[in-house]
Amino acid sequence: NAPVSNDLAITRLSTWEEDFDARLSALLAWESVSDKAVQQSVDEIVTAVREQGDAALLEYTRRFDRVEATDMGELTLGKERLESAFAGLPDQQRDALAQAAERIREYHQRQKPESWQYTEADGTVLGQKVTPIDRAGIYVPGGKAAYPSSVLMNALPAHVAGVREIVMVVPAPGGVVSELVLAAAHLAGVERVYTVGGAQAVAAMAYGTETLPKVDKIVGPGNIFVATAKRAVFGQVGIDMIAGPSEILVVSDGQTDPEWLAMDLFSQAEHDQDAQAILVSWDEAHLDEVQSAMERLLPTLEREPIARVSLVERGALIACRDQKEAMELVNRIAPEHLELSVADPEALLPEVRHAGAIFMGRYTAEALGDYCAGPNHVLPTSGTARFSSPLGVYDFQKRSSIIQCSPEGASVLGKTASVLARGESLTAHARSAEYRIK
Ligand code: HSO
Ligand code: ZN
Repeated sequence: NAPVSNDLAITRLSTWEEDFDARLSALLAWESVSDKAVQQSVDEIVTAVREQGDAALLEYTRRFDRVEATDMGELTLGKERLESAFAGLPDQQRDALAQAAERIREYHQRQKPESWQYTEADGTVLGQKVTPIDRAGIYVPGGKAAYPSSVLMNALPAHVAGVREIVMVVPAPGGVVSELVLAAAHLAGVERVYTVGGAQAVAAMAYGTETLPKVDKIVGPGNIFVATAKRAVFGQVGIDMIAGPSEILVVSDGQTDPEWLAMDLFSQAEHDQDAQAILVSWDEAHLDEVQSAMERLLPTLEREPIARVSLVERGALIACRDQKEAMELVNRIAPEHLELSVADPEALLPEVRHAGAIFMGRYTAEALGDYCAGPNHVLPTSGTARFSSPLGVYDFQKRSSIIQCSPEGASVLGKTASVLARGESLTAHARSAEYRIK
């Protein structure tokens, strides 16, 4: 009998090692989706749906999801169906989902930007008007990745933004769709759900079919076909980000229970083999303790095989010299999720420049934010927190500028515009401005 071993071959790094920079870079490297074969088949699908509408959508749904529908009506779920999904949930799930929705709504309400304007001395008014997009389309992956929490996180900001119509697509392989997903759609103000998925669903939302209305913006995660299709239709419609695998970076001062930290790291690793979980501490003995806790607890996870691959392939426990060095690492990594598992997180907050969401203190597990704290869990991944933000109300709105010239204002601006227009040899511009000079 071979001895049972719980060893976890997770990468251990120390910032003082000579090749630390190179090893960290290798660990963080992530190729964003691009694959020639996928690209080609997505192009074909998009063209077919664009040209043949419902017929192509039904055909691909038969082929990829094994659903034999001959009419899109069979794949359309209206408001009543969504409501009854909600009503039919076990009490506990219904309450938890409603509570999460309420908190997420409350948080996003505060994100609503205001329109503004100001009046100059001569009576000219300048301003900015904020308006929602008319129609949003939410993509929800099928099968195991169909997270009801993600339905709330994607649809509620649109609803709060004042989007007139929110539609959702979710593949239902073999005709099976999650009641929790439909219930979440009901809570988040989704008008209709179409049980279609893949590149064909993205194409349908981008171009519209006889049944499925063309939307103005498509948001939501998906596999490589969905991501590639979103890239392909960008410009025709707006899209959110193309998300990479989920990541967490935990900074610990050595005083948090190693089991808590192990489970926080697992909560990211269990999402996906490509997910990334990294712990940084200036207490090396603590890293050993966390590693032991991980070895002990990993076999108790339902998704152990997935988590193990993620931890071995992409995870790391990093020893650093001090707090300052830990914060330098934070900003270099620009993590999607950052847990500051320390006694005084407020003292570190000013040092955080790049992170999608910051979880402050030992009690703030990422899992609480994933479901119900209130802020959005759709966050910039793979270091893109350097230049982008969580999904929010602002992603479903746009701004129009407002200019209203008084006669006096037109006269003053006319002179400036005329000079600049003649400098560009655009005489119609110049004369249009000059007409209005007193
Ligand atoms: N951690 C994921 C969100 C999620 N977790 C959904 C559980 N369900 C990406 O932020
Ligand atoms: Zn999660």
